[in-house]
Amino acid sequence: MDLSILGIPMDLGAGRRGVDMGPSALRNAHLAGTLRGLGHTVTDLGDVEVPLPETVDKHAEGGLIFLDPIIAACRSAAERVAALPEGTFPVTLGGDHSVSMGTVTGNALRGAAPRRTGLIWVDAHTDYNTPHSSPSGNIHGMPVAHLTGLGDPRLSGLGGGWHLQPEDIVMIGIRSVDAHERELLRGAGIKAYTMKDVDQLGITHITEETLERLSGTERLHVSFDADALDPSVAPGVGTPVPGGLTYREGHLLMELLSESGRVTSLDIVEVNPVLDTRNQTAEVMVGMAASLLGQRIL
Ligand code: Z70
Ligand code: MN
Ligand code: MN
Ligand code: MN
Repeated sequence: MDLSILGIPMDLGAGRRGVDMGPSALRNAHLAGTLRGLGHTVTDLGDVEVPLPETVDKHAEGGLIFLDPIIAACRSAAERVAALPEGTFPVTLGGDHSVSMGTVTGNALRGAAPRRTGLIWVDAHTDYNTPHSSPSGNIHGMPVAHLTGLGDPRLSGLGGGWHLQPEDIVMIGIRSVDAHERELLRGAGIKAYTMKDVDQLGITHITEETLERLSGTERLHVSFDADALDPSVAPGVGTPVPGGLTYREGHLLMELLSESGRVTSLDIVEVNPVLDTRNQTAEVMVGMAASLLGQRIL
């Protein structure tokens, strides 16, 4: 496959500093070389330009911290991704999870016409807050709501009227949801597998159900927040939540999605080298990408 790597070194949407160094950490953990080793042609497109927090206005317009520069960075990411040829598989590197408003939009709009796109959101969090429901004002807790058209029109309008259908979204690994976010999510039509579901049903069953549910979509985007994994596996994240996916569950999920042959794009987000131990989290996430992109044990 032709793979294109694009970094979005942004921490403006997160409550803690450091995820802007995620793309560097992932490159340092031999992302491109690992994927080339699997037989892919890999082009690194470099990074989208993102301003430093020190150089921009923090004032939270309508409860949205760093709204303007986040819109600009997401728009750049969406344009860069949308301009890639249809046969290319984009691997986009965050950055905080607000980058996915740009990457998912760009992937859905790539090529001649928008394609029905499924979203597999692997995360401890549902990231379904709106500016009204958010307890923090941090935009990385809001990308899924905005991708479906809720929230602030400046963020939900990145796709120029295009939105994800809630029934085309599946979340896996969920164990931290805010009170008002939970109310919004109820009845939204999004399928969310909590860690309780992972324990009870197992990753194999969940992946089968997920692929069945998303069988009507033409493209499939995997957005992998490193905090979906247990903090013992992925300590370098801004918001560690106990009781996450094990190393084996993470790999099994990626291997089964790989075998389906249906995934067309990937985000790796929320890797925070400042909070990490010797780049462990970036290395683990490169391994996850390798399993999604065809690495086999035998
Ligand atoms: C909380 C909020 C969040 C990631 C933390 C946290 C959201 N629900 N997302 N870390 N990746 O502030 O909205
Ligand atoms: Mn997230
Ligand atoms: Mn998260
Ligand atoms: Mn709409």
